[in-house]
Amino acid sequence: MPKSIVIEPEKVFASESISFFDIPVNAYSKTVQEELAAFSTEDFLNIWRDMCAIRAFETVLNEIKTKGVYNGVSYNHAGPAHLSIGQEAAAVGMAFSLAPDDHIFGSHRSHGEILAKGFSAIRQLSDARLLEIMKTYRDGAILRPVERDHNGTVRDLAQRFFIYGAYSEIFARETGFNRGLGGSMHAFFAPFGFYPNNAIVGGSGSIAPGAALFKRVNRKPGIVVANIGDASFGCGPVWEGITFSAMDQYRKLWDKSLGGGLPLVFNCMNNFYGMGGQPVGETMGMQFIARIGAGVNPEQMHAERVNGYDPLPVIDAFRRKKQVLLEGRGPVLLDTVTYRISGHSPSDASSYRSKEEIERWQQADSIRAFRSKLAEHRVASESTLDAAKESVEAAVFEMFQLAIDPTVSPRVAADSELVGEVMFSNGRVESFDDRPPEFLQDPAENARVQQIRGKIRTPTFEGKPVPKMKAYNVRDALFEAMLHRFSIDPTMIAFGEENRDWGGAFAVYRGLTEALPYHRLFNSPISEAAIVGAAVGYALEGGRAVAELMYADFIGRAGDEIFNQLSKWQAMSAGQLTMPVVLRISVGSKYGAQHSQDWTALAHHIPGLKVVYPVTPFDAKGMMNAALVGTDPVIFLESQKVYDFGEMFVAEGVPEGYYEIDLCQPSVKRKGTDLTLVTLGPALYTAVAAADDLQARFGISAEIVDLRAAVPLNYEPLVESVRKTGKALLLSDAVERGSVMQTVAANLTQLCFDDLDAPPVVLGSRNWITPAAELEALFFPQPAWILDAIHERILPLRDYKAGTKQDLGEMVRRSTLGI
Ligand SMILES: Cc1ncc(C[n+]2csc(CCOP(=O)(O)OP(=O)(O)O)c2C)c(N)n1
Ligand SMILES: [Mg+2]
Repeated sequence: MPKSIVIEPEKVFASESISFFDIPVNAYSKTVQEELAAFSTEDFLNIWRDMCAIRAFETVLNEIKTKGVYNGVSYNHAGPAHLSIGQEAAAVGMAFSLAPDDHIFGSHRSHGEILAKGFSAIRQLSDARLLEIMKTYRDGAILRPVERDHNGTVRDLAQRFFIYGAYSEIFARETGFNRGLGGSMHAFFAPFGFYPNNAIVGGSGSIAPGAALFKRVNRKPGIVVANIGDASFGCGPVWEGITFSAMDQYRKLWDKSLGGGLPLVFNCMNNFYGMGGQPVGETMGMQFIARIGAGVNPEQMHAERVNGYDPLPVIDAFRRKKQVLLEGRGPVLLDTVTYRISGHSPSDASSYRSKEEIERWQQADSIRAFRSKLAEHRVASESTLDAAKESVEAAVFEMFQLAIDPTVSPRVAADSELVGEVMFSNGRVESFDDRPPEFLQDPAENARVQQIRGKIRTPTFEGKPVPKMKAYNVRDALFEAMLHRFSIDPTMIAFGEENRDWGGAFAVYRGLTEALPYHRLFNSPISEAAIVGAAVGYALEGGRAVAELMYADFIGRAGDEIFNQLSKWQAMSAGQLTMPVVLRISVGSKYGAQHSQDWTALAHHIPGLKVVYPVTPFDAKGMMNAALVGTDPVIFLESQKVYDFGEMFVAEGVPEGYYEIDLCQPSVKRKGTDLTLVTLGPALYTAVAAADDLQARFGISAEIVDLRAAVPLNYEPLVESVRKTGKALLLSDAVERGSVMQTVAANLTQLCFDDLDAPPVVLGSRNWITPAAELEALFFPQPAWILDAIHERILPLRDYKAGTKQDLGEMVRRSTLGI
């Protein structure tokens, strides 16, 4: 399908200049009198109460961290506490204007935002809904301790529930929002509209766009706010998240009915410091965070700096910006100025700033200033304000005591397997929504579908091998699995670089472009962090995403999103959240050092990721089907060496209908009796060549077992094979040092020790850069290396002379040199 945007030389070479408009800085100028018309007394009191609650909550934490005691109650809190004393007005102002359907994501310093959002949602939800949430959330585990002696209103109960859940989470109690598996920096409670806070600075910057994307694609109400610090604007993934959110296509190419630009606010909680470094004046050069908007799009992200030391300008800004977002003109950038009176953490001596500076901000303290304003304009009397403050402080203190009481708020048992149990959700969801999936055409009429119909799905046809052009190949297999799930699950989307018109970098999606509307299959910017981060955010909100990285070598670009985000949120939520993301990663060859490395080992090392690497059409379809019905993140590796390979192992061919392959099951590709060749990835075909040679020249019958998966992995078929043959050689294209095969070999050594004639031998690529295509035979394991290694280290082959060095001395020599 040709692009619809025509690039015209006359236009692009026309002389003009790029103009910018002014970015408002502290433009708020409403008088209290004016605001008195906009807010009720109750509103003002709520704002006041929420700020006081956050201050009280954080003060308790500060005291116990620095002195080990608060108000006569001793407690030792071992974990972190990044406090936001000073930032209350910014948090409350942000949350006040948000509805429960509006979702916020935060940072390591987000206790205040959590509380503010929770209080705001509690005020807006009905009693019935609050009770339902409290009773059903983890079957009432958080509610039970707080309802015992409670005889106030449902709202009061919900407030206590909420403060208690937050403290319990911070103190790693079973009664925390996430059973204590999230903790201070990762706490969240989705029913009140706040989603994971992130201990990775700027982490929410690439994830929140995915949440906003979910709202657009699935026509859900509400907006999304990414609350991130000023120093996080130096993080690549934040810039990528901004780029991803500001793509023209939302407004120019997507169906208008979806609502336009992403409904997302990047809200900078600008306290002027990283830990001690200063973005303005030292570590960055933009002077105003709001300036960043000017470079992003013609709307300049509707950027604005607001005074976040007063809740009213923040509320005003959020109300206006929410309107912009609801009109489809997002994203928005807010530079909300605040100040962290507390240290970065309680152990911080604040040596990087002067005492005088802190004192000046203390004098201007937002809570005190707001109180004066309310009193001065007779919104509430001093005694009313005091009473509100004291009652909320009492509730905070009471909930603190409850949360540290081990009889009421226990930790998970010392021998608990809880963490293991929540690493994967192992769910099965056919569809995340009931509505019909959107298509542009009847899939049966799709040209690719019809083309595939004419292909041969078996290894041979009329007794002869199938020519490549006619063979149903790995690409076709992946296409079929994708189309199947696309036609069942309306939430399913696929995106990545060149995913649409190009059909994916390696044409797996060719044909889908005609079948699917833009919002279900789209090109992303060249922003690997944002691609994976957005998939994470999309899944956290309850949709299924398939993201693609063009080459495994680009995993590094999305390192945090794969290794800290995609992998960890299911467990950090103690199983409250699922992560139905398939991350397709193509493994290159012939493209040299930065495009041809198999990095399976990196994903395999990280707990929380399923990692599979099918290399036959039968496996590719069955495993993609299984990945696409599951609820876990799957790193789905694909080899560029085999995209056009037909099926060579399953005589009956690849079924036209739907089937799944259990993701943990190795597959015996060829039966044998004398030796087991274990493979992962395209090395399967190298092993086949070596096995043929072993049989023909030495009468050795090799059994070939293709792992297909690295995590999870069932060892039983492997053990069965190795027990039978007593010999094992493990082979993959990954560099040998630290490869998946090293782990498998170590485990097989233990599992089959008594049956082994020799220790299992691992062969991989050399511990080098991948050289040019013409030199690849030096690098990737070759069939001859297998014979050489068998001869040297497992079983001497009759009259055989090894052509390469595979002996143990060579192993030691290479290791000493680090190559
Ligand atoms: C990727 C990453 N780098 C560094 C850190 C260590 N660190 C934690 S907080 C922080 C400063 C963050 O400053 P900012 O984003 O302005 O948030 P603030 O702490 O001011 O709320 C740093 C460097 C981290 N957690 N993550
Ligand atoms: Mg900061």
